[in-house]
Amino acid sequence: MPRIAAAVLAVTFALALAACGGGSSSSSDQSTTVEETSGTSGGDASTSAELDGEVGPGFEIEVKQHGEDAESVSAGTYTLKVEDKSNIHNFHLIGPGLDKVVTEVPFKGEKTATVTLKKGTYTYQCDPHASGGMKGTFEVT
Ligand SMILES: [Cu+2]
Repeated sequence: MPRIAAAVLAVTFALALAACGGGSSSSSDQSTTVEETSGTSGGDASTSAELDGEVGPGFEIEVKQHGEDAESVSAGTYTLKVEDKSNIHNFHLIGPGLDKVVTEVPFKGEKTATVTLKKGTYTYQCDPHASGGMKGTFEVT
């Protein structure tokens, strides 16, 4: 993380220098680039972070962050929104300090849970079909 912060500082500094030399016309470029940089670094993830879980309607289960498959997420507290599209599946998240059934088997619909993720590997699964491969993992760093 210190490396990323240093890179952000370096980029910001370089842009500030460029803006000084290039006149006022480049000011819009500067703000766009800074926004992209902060988005890529992911921020502190301690507030208003969100994960999306989805299970069903077929034998599939997944967890997404920012619309993409979650493979590596930062430790912190998340609002986990689970969309359970079938009454034969559930959504269960297991990992360091956590063992949370967000939706039960007969339930179908959307449920939200607040989860605190610590460093390690987390497994999300549908309990009745986990042995058949209806599960996945992501890393918390
Ligand atoms: Cu299932």
